[in-house]
Amino acid sequence: KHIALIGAPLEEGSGRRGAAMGPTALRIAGIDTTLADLGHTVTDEGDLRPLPARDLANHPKANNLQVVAAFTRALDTAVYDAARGGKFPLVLGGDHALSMGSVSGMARHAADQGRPLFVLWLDAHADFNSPATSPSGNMHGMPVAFFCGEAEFAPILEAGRPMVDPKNVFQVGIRSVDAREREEIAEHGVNVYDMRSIDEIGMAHIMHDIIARIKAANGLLHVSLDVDFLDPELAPGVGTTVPGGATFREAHLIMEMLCDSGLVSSLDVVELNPFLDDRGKSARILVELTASLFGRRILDRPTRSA
Ligand code: DIR
Ligand code: MN
Ligand code: MN
Ligand code: MN
Repeated sequence: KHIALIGAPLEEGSGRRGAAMGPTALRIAGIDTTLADLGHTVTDEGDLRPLPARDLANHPKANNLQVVAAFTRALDTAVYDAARGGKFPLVLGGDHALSMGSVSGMARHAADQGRPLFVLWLDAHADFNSPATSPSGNMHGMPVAFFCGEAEFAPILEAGRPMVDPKNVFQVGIRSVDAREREEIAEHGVNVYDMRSIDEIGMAHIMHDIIARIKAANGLLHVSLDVDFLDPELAPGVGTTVPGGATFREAHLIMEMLCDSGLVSSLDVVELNPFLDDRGKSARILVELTASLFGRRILDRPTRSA
């Protein structure tokens, strides 16, 4: 594959500083050389640093909307251009509000190809708040509502842009959902596999079902990996840890099964806060997980039929 690394040092979508150092930490942990060693071509496009979107009014219940909107627009274009040029966009975050831009860029690319876009959201949180429902006003809790077409966000991108059908969104690892957010995800038909369902049915079974559904629809798949998907003991370098997260093997199994599926067309690695990390531990595990997605495996095995 030809992989385009796109740094998005956005931290204004979260309630604290530090995620802007995420792209640098992922580079220092060796994301480029690790992928190159697996046989891929890697182009580092550097970090986006857009000017605030001053045509938009700031919003009392959507903190730093101008900065988030500016990153959304810049990433939308960067991700779309990379994908259209035959590259795999790998966005280095930055807080999770950046997925507003990466997913909308991929939604446009998928529409060009006449294929549906699916999103796999690996996170402790559902990130389906809107300015009307958010208890915090932090936009990193809102990107899924954005790319599923939340009307309040319409002025950020031009009218008529393809968005994502909430029924094509699969969330895995969820264990912290706000009261009104819970109603929203149910109303919109988002597919949620919370931690309890992982305990009960197992990660292999869940991923097998998700992959089968995307294959049956001939979809493209965008994967969005929030550090807090992982258990905080494994990955402490994030501002919003929630106990009881995915284990090391559960996370790698997802990436290995996705690699075998051949479905993934783009990836975000988000919410890494190096200021809170333990000597680069979380940055390194994210690089290792990315390596599993791009073909690192323990042993070769015959492909199992679906
Ligand atoms: C909470 C926390 N649901 C909020 N959200 C996130 O502020 O909307 N934390 N995404 O990582
Ligand atoms: Mn998130
Ligand atoms: Mn989260
Ligand atoms: Mn709604």
